[in-house]
Amino acid sequence: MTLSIETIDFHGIEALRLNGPRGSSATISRLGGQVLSWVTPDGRERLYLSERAVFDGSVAIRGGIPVCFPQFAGLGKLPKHGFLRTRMWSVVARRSGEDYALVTLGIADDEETRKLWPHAFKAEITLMLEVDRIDLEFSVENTGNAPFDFTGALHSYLRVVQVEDVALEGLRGHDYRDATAGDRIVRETGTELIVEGEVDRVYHDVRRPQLLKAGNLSLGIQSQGFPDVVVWNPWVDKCAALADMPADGWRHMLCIEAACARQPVVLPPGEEWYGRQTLVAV
Ligand code: TA6
Repeated sequence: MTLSIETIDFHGIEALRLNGPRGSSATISRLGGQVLSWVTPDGRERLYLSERAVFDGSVAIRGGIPVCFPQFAGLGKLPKHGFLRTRMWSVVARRSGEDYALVTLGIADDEETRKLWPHAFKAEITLMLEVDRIDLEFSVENTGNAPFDFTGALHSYLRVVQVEDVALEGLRGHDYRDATAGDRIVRETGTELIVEGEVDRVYHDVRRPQLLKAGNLSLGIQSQGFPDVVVWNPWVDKCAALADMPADGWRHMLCIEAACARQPVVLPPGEEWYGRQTLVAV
């Protein structure tokens, strides 16, 4: 039997719900082209979505998997994390078979984006749901006639029961830029990263997959095309300063992001770039 994809109202915004094998599901919003939910066959929600998230497009939706483009964080003059998070995307494709469901959303430059960033582009995000995994592919095409460069990320908010109890493997030996220590470059020496305070790091050139060991919510995390891995948890004080997070929100999330942050991607006219992140329930 072919799996179904339905258009739903999610907190007042239009979203697509992919119904996957064995009761799994995933939801992607047209606002921001943002994945907002992923439920595995055991009935567990795997993504963190703040109960105080704002869905009116005035700010980015806090949680799920925001798409940051054409600027990661504050690495330039554009609004933080670029401008795609608060824009409406259109539905480009929806397809399903017996064991997968897939949706592609797209967006292109317009008068407003060109005022901020004077380039012609087309971007697409494809979400594929299978029984135990989601695969998110982001593509950017330069539709103009001059090269441009960009940074960006798939800013995945992973749900955890207690962030202090999880351990992240796979980053040993990599250098990272530590935003909590004046952007100092530090070499990771631990086999496991344990979150014991604010963490805001860009790990450079990570070629191995990561494993988030988190009891019943453990995940394998793999990326392609994105050279960097960002790990972020705001901890108590920075979380309290975020109007769209509950006071204890920091405890239930860990962002593990596929990013191109250290070195901008240069895209010649007519060319296309791809990056992806795959999350696998283990
Ligand atoms: O990716 C990590 C980061 O850049 C952090 O520095 C933190 O500020 C976070 O993103 C969230 O940014 P936002 O604009 O969504 O509040």
